[in-house]
Amino acid sequence: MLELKKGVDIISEVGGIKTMDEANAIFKKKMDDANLAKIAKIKTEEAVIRIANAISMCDPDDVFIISDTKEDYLHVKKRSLETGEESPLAIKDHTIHFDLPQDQGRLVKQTFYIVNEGEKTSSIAKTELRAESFKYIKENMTGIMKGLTMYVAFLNRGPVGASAAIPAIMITSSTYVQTSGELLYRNVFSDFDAEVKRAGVFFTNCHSQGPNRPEDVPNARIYMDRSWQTTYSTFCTYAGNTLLLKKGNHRFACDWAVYQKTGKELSEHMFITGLTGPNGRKTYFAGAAPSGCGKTTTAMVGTDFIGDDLAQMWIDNSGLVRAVNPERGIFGIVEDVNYEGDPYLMKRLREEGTEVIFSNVLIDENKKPRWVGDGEPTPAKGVNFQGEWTPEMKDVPMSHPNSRCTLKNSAIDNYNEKDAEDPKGVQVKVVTYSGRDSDTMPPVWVAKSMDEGVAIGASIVSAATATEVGATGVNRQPWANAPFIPGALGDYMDAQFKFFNNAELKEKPIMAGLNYFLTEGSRGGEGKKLLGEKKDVKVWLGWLELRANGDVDAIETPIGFIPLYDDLKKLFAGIDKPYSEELYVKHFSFYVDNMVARLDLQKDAWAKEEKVPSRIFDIYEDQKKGLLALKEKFGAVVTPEQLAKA
Ligand code: SPV
Ligand code: MN
Repeated sequence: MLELKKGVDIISEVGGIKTMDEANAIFKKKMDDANLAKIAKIKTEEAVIRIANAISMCDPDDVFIISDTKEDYLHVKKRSLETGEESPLAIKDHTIHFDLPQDQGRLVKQTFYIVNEGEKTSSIAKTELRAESFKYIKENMTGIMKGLTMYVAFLNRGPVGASAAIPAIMITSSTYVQTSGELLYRNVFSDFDAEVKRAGVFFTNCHSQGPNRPEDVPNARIYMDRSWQTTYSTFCTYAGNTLLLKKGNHRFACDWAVYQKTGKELSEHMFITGLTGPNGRKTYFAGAAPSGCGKTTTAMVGTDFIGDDLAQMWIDNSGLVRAVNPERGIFGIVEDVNYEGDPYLMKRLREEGTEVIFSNVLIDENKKPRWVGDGEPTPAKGVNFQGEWTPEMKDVPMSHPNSRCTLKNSAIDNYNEKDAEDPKGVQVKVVTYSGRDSDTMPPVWVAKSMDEGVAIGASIVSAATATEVGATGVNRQPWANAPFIPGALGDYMDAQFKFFNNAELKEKPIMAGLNYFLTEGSRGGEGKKLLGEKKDVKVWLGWLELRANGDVDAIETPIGFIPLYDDLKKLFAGIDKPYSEELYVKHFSFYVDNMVARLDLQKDAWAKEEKVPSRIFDIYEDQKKGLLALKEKFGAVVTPEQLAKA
């Protein structure tokens, strides 16, 4: 169990403000009349006092409250352009923001949960005892905003009124963080009090970039105080480290789902997208993938895009799994985004019509943003995250692999705004899990039971990507959510089993694994070339759409159901691509030794964790037995035809 409001509340202790009178006194010192009038509209005293404490601690020159008027937003945007946090590009409403070269991804080694003595946390999380964090925050955040303006926004993680939506306050001296926040989250200045009442909780985020110099980045910290649902972030600007409504509050939402709403809610690192099937029916998917593994691309392949990064899910009164996107925008990786693979997104990055904030791409002489894999000839020169760049600089990529674009989903042509904004959420009929797995799992398979579905999520592995500074090798990535699970992973697994086996659940989703990253080399050929292309995603999702609605048969195997060749061939024809039986055999043959090794790796890793439900070990054992029996009969490589016979 996680005990909330336990231990010293650092922001209150450092800020020292306890009453509304004290809060109003500091507001008067730091705000003009217009801003005083705005803050007076917020009636949740606990929130108001937290803001006063942030002011008292950070000591900005002045404070700007971002209400939900266009005028307020434009003021912040204008300041962002004046201070240079953003610079204009050739296309109207497109801007570039650069993070320091040392701050191009999540600073995992400088990210900590603030914990109380004896508190259980995830085995892969970095933690710091409250007293230590208190000391750092007091020393480094006191007066951190001297000479700067503090901006305060009231945002929601989900549509107003949605069962699993949670409101949050974002306090920062960075205009870029606020302009990004406005694109990514719903501004609920006018609904904030009602949302706090409905949700019974709100999150607080306090960030300052300070002087924003390279020499300060080693001293940067990203803190999540689980007990007080408050984040602190210093000396960095990369949105993954600073815009903590995203991954900082996602971590608190995970805690909330696991400990406060056990078995009733989930808070996942998942896209949400719909696919139109036969006769116009719509089937919604929620799919997990580690950072930098094609989650945005998969989301946009749908006919009804809802979200590309996070999902808040719950079981509604009629027993259906529902999901909302806590966000309303994309903070997406741009590398390899081009007209061929991502036409909807590319259109918004190359044409006028919506506000876009690019980060850490190259800006050429014509103020055009350019990135690796954009499908255009390399420019002769430009400026990127390191400074001046020319193609001769072989060790510096044209754009950082984690360079991003931030924009509202409503600009994307296949966004289903009506469903996305509906507080009832969309019904999830397919849950998928994927990773970056070059040699073991097939492109798609469906769990035979809810328990085995939970096991698929628990068993994701992925090669490191550029979203985490300093990450290397192939790592376990349980539910693709592991970096954001604060508590014991065993508790999280238990909550997954409880959710998907909840007796209230009347219509169970199907649960599936996806893998786009099998290579030629792992399937009897040579090299690291992938066995597929981005557009194949449509086929794998299309097959799952049919399977979820009972329209296709499948081959039953020890790890789950895999597709029949003829069904895939038809789906490939739908994307104008021939699909040979030879490729099918490469995709879906079981390399039993790899699979067994994977099961053993998972079993051994989970055995080292505390409080892991024993069910997971039974599932691994059963699957291993089944696979070894196949090997005995057919050898180490078992073809789909042999799987069908077995
Ligand atoms: C991810 O890395 O999973 C992201 C971007 O979605 S970040 O905000 O860095 O988490
Ligand atoms: Mn993410």
